[in-house]
This record gives sequence, C-alpha cells and structure tokens, in this order.
Amino acid sequence: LHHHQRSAGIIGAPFSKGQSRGGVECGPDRIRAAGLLDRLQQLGCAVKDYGNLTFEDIPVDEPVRGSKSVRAVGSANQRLSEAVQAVKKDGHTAVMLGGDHSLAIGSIHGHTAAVGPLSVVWVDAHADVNTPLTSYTGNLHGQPMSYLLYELQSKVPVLPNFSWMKPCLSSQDLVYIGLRDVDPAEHYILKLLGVKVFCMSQVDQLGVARVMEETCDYLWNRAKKPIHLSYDIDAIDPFITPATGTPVVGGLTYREGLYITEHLCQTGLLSAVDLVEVNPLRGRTEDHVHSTVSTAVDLLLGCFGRLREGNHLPNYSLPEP
Ligand code: EXY
Ligand code: MN
Ligand code: MN
Ligand code: MN
Repeated sequence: LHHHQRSAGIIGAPFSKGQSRGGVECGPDRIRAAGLLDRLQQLGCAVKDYGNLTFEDIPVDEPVRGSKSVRAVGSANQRLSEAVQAVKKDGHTAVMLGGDHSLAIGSIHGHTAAVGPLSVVWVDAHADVNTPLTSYTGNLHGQPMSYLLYELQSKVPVLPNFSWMKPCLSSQDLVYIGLRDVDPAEHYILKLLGVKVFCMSQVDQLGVARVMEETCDYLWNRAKKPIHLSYDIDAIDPFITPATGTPVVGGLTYREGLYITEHLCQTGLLSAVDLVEVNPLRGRTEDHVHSTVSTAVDLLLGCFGRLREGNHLPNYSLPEP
C-alpha cells in the first residue's frame, strides 16, 4: 500500500438546485470545518484545496418537462466538469464535496474527459437514474445517472445548458451499493440494462466484504479502469447520518460504509470521489449534524488510506531515549 504517495485535490461544490431543500450548499464548508484537510495531511496525504466553485445565477429557470432548475444544474455541472479535469491534470485524486447529487453529472463527465473510461461505484439509498420523463419529483438529483449512461441517451430529451455534455459511461461499468428506495421506472431501467446492483438485501445476504469482492470482480472482468466513487451520505443509515435531504431507514452501518472506502482505497485505482447530500440544516440537533459530518470525513479518510488498525508515516522512527 502506498497511500502516503497519494494526493487529494479538493473541490467544494456548494450547489443545491438539484433538489428543493436549502442547506446542502453548506456541505463543503462544514466538511472542511470538521478538519478534513488536516486529517488527510496527518495520514501523509498531500492536499490541495481548490476552494469552492461559484455558480452562474440564472434568474429565470422555468421547469422543463416537469424537471426543475435544469439550466442551473446544466451550467453548474459544466463548471464542475472543467474543475475536475483541471484537478486530474494536476495529478490528484479528485474529491468533490457537494452539494446535491446532480453534481455527479459534471464530476463523472470531467473525470472521464481527463482520464478516459471509468468504473463507477455508486453508493446510495437511491438509484438516481430517473429520466426527466420518469421523475415524479422533477428533482435533478434523482436523475444524474440517466444523463451519464450511453444506453439511456435516446430516452433523455435535449435540455437547456446540457449541450456541453454527452453520455460517457456504459451500464456495464457501473455498480450500485446500498439501494433501498428505487422508483418503479428506475427499477425497470436497472433490469432493462442489466445493471449490477447490491441493494441492502444483498448487503444483508452476502455481507459487505463479499459485496466489495464481487464489485471489483465484476468491474475488472472488463478491464481495470480508474474508479470513480460517488458516495451519497444517505446510503448510510439515518440513525448515523440524519442530516441529509432524503433519509431512508435501513441503511448501511458506519462500519459497512467505511469498509467500502477501505476496500476501494486498497485497489490503488481510486481516482475520484464525490461526497454529496450532507445537509447541515436537516439535522434536528447539533449532534445529528456532527455525526453526519464526521461520518463524511471518516469516509473520505478511508478513501485515502486511513486504517482502523492504525497508521504511521513511512518515515516514522521511535524516539531515542
Ligand atoms: N427517486 C426520487 C426522485 O427521483 O426524486 C428520490 C431521489 C433522491 C435522490 C437522492 C440523492 O440521492
Ligand atoms: Mn503507506
Ligand atoms: Mn444520490
Ligand atoms: Mn440518495
């Protein structure tokens, strides 16, 4: 393991218009305030903070085919895609702090533009694969995967401010973990495309260790490609991470959630990570917010080599008496 040679390039994406609840734009600053940068550096990880993106103000953004804030989401993701490309060209593992999960559009697009075809591991209570025409809510954070998949291109209408992006992911290069709230049309899509899904029932049945072995076996059956981990904090049980916009009971334990990051880190292929949907305003108490944010930090540390057995720097030596 050479996690000490890793470097993290951090992009804050304080964007919330992929859903309707205010507060998720505070995620990046809360996660930084919880000590993410210091704790990564203590692991021996080099860190460059690229700061927070700013987003174009779009005063008139009427719903398109029932979907809300389409122009704002398109524009924000174009900026994010460019930022992720810059971070990858600087040689870092990209860390995108959301913001809502519509940001995966720009993050995965930019990552692919910089490094070529990816394997994507999507950890979430939700599949986020509605098209604008199947969505009940009109929220784009429930839709990002439909814009990214080649196989759904003909089912997604042309949207304003989306002409910069084209689908860039094959459904065979995608694995979902943690699903437990999937809309009927989303379930149909997952079955139609034959997407590999480890829903919570499979986590119960197999255990998280086998889920991760099978995830990597499945993805590597095609080719070992750089891995994009898109981690929605609502994958974790809301008992642990309640400060999120769409909590769903029956989620991953803290330990299962962390194991996913540890396993992907030790593949040596982790090339970008999204940590999204932390909403400090959705915690009823400060303890709820703290538990959510500190879990987010721990998941990111797991991505960069933090081990529960302990860590020490490669140049450590015992003090001489
Ligand atoms: N499936 C529902 C929808 O499309 O609105 C709920 C989506 C919640 C999405 C959260 C971010 O993962
Ligand atoms: Mn090491
Ligand atoms: Mn999501
Ligand atoms: Mn979710």
